[in-house]
Amino acid sequence: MTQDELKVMVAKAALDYIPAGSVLGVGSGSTVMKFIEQIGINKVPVAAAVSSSNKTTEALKSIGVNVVDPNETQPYDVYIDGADEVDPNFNMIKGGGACLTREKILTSMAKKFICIVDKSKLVDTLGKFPLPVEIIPMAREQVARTLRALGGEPVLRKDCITDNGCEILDVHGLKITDPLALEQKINQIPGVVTVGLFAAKGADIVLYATEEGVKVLK
Ligand code: ABF
Repeated sequence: MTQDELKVMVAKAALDYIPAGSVLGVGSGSTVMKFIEQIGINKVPVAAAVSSSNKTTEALKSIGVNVVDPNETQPYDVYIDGADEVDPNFNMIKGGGACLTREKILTSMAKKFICIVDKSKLVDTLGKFPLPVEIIPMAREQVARTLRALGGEPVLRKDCITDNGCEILDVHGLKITDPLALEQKINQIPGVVTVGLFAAKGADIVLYATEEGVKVLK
């Protein structure tokens, strides 16, 4: 089975978690794109959605879903999104798709985060995937120095300006044994908009696709 087929499988399974009659939070990335496709193909009713990226907004609108401004939405029930890595405690690295800030905002508004991945994203310890950090451009060098002092090797992501007009440093070489502490530490560096560690609020349910079917971790 290809990775793409696994993504479709988990995307289909996530349809069961769409709440009837209330706002749905929708993340970004290729797995989420397949989830949106499945909503369209199966004509699953979605009352309204909040979206984590311009690309997601476009995709949702193209299948007729009403996308609303988070400022006009109350905290809602379910946010569905992918991840770059997920550890056994449901901490995640996210932001490979450069949408981490909006993803974190929507996560903070959701009662439940349903993470949809293929099995390749499950790891024992976070950090093999370079940790994305969204930054204000004028702080780039100072943030990079601070990240080096924390033991990482930050690399500016080429040709990448986020939907918020910011840049991304991808931090290589970290072995993240205490995700919550590192999330808090990096969040406090002046010039950091968001770190792509989701530990203070990780996933509540992980759906992961394997050749034997979709498994659910709670
Ligand atoms: C988003 O999409 C991101 O936080 C993460 O970077 C990425 C995962 O993408 P994919 O589903 O393409 O692997 O959820």
